[in-house]
Amino acid sequence: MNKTDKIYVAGHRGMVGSAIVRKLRSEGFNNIIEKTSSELDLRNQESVNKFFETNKPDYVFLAAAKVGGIMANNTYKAEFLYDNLMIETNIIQAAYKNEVKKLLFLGSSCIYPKLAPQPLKEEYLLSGLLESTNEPYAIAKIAGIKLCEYYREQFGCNYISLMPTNLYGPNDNYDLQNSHVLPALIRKLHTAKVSGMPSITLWGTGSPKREFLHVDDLANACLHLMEHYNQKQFLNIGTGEDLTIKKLAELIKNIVGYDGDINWDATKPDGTPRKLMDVSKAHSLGWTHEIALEEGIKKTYADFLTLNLN
Ligand code: GFB
Repeated sequence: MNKTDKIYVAGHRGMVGSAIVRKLRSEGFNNIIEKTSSELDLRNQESVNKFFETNKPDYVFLAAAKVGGIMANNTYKAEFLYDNLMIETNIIQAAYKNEVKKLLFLGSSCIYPKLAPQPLKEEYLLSGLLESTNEPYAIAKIAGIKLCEYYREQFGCNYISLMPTNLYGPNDNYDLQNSHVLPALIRKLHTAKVSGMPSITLWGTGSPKREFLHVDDLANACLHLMEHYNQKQFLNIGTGEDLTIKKLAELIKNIVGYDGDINWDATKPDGTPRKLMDVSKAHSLGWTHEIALEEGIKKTYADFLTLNLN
């Protein structure tokens, strides 16, 4: 990429898109196109086509998606499938028609079978049944990977895909029902502390394991691989380390400074038991994460405090 190239970051207001924009600007890329969802509905094919015809971006980071935690995925199943399929299909087709030089598509570690061997290697895609709580999102993201692969095969498009593990960082969603576990726990434990609650109840058994990556580390991966990776094979992006939800809750409890008890509500879903990424391919291409989990959560908690939620 040249510093003057036109770069479209789809989803620039979200946690991932905004991290990519921060990284691009810090590297001196200033010709960035940003459109809010009220200015451009990415689910509308005609609007997306017009936008590409008018703006003619050179590079596209496809970070726009309908996302959420286990409860949102499990509740809004039709929307998670429809919105995500429409967004990625419209953008990928418009990128092809308008001769975008390169596109980077972002998926998720939930694309893998629920009971795949750990750590998850890229080859395990489509080797078994998906976790039911996020099947619609996973199917949409698998379709996105396949679109990139098939547009490369049939039309010679240089489209690459990255599959990040669970992400956290600035501009995350702290909604108590719809957020991912890490921001939900920051908010719940903070509220419990400031309101002096003797105990707090979290969802599930606490025994599933999850891997967490700071979104700034993902943004570094996106830029590095946009510049240096041109293969059909999608890549896992993560830390290669996981912990139980119980351990995560203890860690956040210490950072927040809450001294009450934590109870678990096993009537709420646990989701997939484990989804640890094998990140050796990304490491071999010169990227590795830099922000350790404790440091990242401390930074994120400081950011959360500026939002004045409780
Ligand atoms: O981040 P999360 O919602 O989704 O984490 P997934 C869910 C795990 O945290 C489950 C437990 O084991 C929950 O039982 N948990 C405990 C909580 N308390 C809470 C809470 O207050 N809020 C939430 N959200 N969870 C998502 C997929 O799966 O991972 C998405 O649904 C996406 O599609 C994302 O792929 C990366 O890690 O289970």
